[in-house]
Amino acid sequence: MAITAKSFTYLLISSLFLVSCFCAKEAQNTFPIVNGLSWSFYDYSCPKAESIIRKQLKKVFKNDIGQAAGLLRLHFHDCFVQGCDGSVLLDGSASGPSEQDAPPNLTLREKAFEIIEDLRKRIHKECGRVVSCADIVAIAARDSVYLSGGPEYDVPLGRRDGLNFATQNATLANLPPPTANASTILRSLAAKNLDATDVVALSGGHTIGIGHCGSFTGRLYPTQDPTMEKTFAEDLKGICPTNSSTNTTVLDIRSPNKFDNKYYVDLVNRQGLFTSDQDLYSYKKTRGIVTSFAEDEALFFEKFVVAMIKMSQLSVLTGNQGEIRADCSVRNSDNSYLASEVEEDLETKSELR
Ligand code: HEM
Ligand SMILES: *[C@@H]1O[C@H](CO)[C@@H](O)[C@H](O)[C@H]1NC(C)=O
Ligand SMILES: *[C@@H]1O[C@H](CO)[C@@H](O)[C@H](O)[C@H]1NC(C)=O
Ligand SMILES: *[C@@H]1O[C@H](CO)[C@@H](O)[C@H](O)[C@H]1NC(C)=O
Ligand SMILES: *[C@@H]1O[C@H](CO)[C@@H](O)[C@H](O)[C@H]1NC(C)=O
Ligand SMILES: CC(=O)N[C@H]1CO[C@H](CO)[C@@H](O)[C@@H]1O
Repeated sequence: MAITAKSFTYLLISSLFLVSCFCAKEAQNTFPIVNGLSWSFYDYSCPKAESIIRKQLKKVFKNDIGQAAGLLRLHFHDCFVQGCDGSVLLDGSASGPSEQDAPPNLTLREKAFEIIEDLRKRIHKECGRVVSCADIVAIAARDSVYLSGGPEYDVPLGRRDGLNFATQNATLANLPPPTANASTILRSLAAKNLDATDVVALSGGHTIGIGHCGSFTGRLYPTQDPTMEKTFAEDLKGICPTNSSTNTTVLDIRSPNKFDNKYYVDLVNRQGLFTSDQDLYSYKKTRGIVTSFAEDEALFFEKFVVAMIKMSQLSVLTGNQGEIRADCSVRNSDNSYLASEVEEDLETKSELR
């Protein structure tokens, strides 16, 4: 039977469709990745690592979706201060102040640290000590986005855990404050090779989660920020009656727990919570990007994935640099239980054989 024009068209369309689906996956996997990271890093050494994380986080979020925001922010802080090396997880109390004791970090959710350590235990039980805490943080952030309704994407893996504490000063120097204007934010992130589109897309992380009054009362008292919409300002004054209130409120009033483009709709309506958010709309160089994301969620998702993959590779340790921590909050050299833990790992491994 001859191929009719109609069936030919059908074939053509369906093969184009196949090709384009294939390309989408391929395109993702041809994103530039740094030497030493790979899309298939644990395929042989711990093939279940990602499914263990996904399964466990589904349970955690069913109970408390707010933890998704905590985990996403944890990855951002880890990567911005000294690279995505798990240094944000190190508990400073034993050996002097660390990243955890610096002001921006005081509001990281306690529970996020516990969730990461719990995931590490589950993964190391399955595979031995082969998956780094830094990779677990990166995968957990991805799953937090996806399980909150956002895009799914592959995370390049193979990060090693750092040996150095990030100092309080490094934390302050690398995490811009919420009071910063757009030009300061752009300059600060340009130092990490993130361009204006990356900055606006990454700020979309504020589509989920909460902030404390202290992060925005400077926009209410003593004088109200004129770029803030009036009824929104009144509502915020109810939540934070004075400049020293300790209440919290949501970052995205339209859909506080859903990863979507409503954060940009908030900004267009002058209902962004922080100066660092709202000024992305006030500022000429970023306003058009905000508007385009407010109008086109698919575009936001696409740019967010690009920026997240970039951020997730900032100053990573690979190969034989750093280590794979046996406890995410402690360097192995400070870990008095390590000897017995390693034995346990070996036992788990031989059981699996
Ligand atoms: C661009 C500069 C950024 C600034 C100035 C900033 C600032 C802040 C501040 C002040 C808070 C609230 C802290 C509090 O008051 O409790 C916060 C929360 C949050 N940030 Fe950012 N952030 C920035 C970028 C990012 C990025 C790149 C992401 C991730 C892609 C992100 C994700 C989050 C999330 C999810 C929360 C909510 C955390 C929770 O509910 O526990 N932020 N951010
Ligand atoms: C950290 O910053 C403080 C004040 O800005 C300064 O006094 C101190 O010397 C700095 N510490 C280091 C280790 O750079
Ligand atoms: C942004 O903030 C910086 C630092 O506070 C200030 O020097 C600069 O003038 C501000 N830029 C704009 C456009 O407001
Ligand atoms: C906290 O916010 C709620 C409204 O969300 C408000 O009723 C309450 O008075 C606030 N508490 C304090 C201590 O400001
Ligand atoms: C809060 O307001 C009081 C009086 O209005 C002022 O003295 C104080 O410095 C303010 N505190 C902050 C953190 O802005
Ligand atoms: C000084 C201080 O309160 N540090 C805290 C920083 O955050 C971590 C995790 O929430 C806490 O364990 C620290 O005590």
